[in-house]
Amino acid sequence: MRFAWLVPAVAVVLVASVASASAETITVTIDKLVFSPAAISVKAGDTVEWVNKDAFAHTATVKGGWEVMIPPKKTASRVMTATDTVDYFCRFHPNMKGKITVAP
Ligand SMILES: [Cu+2]
Repeated sequence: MRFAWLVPAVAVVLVASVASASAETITVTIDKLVFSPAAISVKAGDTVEWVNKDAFAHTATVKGGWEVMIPPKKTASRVMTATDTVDYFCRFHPNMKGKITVAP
């Protein structure tokens, strides 16, 4: 086969691209009781980092699921898994809502 040499070359490129698609950190800013951006899309293994600019604590709470406490003027984070497509809210301010979509 004339292009048989291409097969290992393509394999190397594929492995390299998977490796370079490494975990990222997606930042959600909390300012004046608003998650911004409210909706984010991540990949499994990515970290979502909440930056709380308010002077009081917030949470990122998933009903029946996990909760991240974000103290005032602090940052908190969570590594997302494949099952983390969720709607979340702040336990202290239920009007604060966010959405995380985990892309395959
Ligand atoms: Cu809050």
